[in-house]
Amino acid sequence: MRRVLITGAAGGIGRALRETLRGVYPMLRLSDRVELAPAREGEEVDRAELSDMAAVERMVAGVDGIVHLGGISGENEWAVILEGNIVGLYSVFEAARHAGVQRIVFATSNHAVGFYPRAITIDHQVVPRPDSRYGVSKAFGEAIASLYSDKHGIGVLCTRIGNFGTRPIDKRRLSIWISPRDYTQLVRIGLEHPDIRYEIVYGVSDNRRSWYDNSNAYRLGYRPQDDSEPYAEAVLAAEAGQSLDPIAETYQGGTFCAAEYTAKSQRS
Ligand code: 15L
Repeated sequence: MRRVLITGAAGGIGRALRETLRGVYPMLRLSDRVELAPAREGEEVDRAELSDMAAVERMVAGVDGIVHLGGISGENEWAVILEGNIVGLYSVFEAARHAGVQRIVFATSNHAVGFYPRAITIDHQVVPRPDSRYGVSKAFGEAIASLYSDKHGIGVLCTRIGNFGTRPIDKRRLSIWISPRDYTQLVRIGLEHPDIRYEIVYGVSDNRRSWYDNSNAYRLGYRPQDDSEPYAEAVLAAEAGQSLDPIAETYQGGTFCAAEYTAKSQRS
């Protein structure tokens, strides 16, 4: 990997990777729809709307690998999701194919499988069970990644990210948290592992309360350094006495499941 592109580089994960991947590859190309801090040595800064194919083609030209973080990072109205995570996602994969890019790390989400109950452990082979329009767009992204892997030979690591941050912020996040250094490790596996063709892994740290069997990530060499448990006491104390939504509490996706929920009974 000589030149690695990070899309969505102005977001929280993008800003962190800009630091942790600095100097790891000779050139980082940082792209976003909003203005980024000026390029330093070993960096190129680019501004592109993902729905603008010509801009996306310029964005991917000459890169060896892509970390695709760009698009909409939470629930939104359909038109917004459609532009950022369906049309935009397609543009990135299509431009990558034309440009001969061999490797993509895709930031998918726990919300692609958010309607799995908390009571069960899921692995990388479960079928999608999205909890929102956003979750559907991430499942779509995983499907596009599969198509471009099978049909065009692009190696893709789909990282179903839980919640990225320096610490877990609530009870649900104790089960799905990922630290910046652990996510950096996964991204590097996605870019550098010689044998990745199409893989799904969970982007989570080594959390004692995890809802995931992340053995596929471990098989690829992932050795997370962090665990949410040391934060648990403080997180749970801060939430004590709060009223709980039964739907949010039942499912892994939490409030993404409860929002707009109208079903009269729960699907088994
Ligand atoms: C996500 O996929 C979002 O991008 C992030 O903003 C959080 O909502 C996270 O999931 C989460 O589930 O905590």
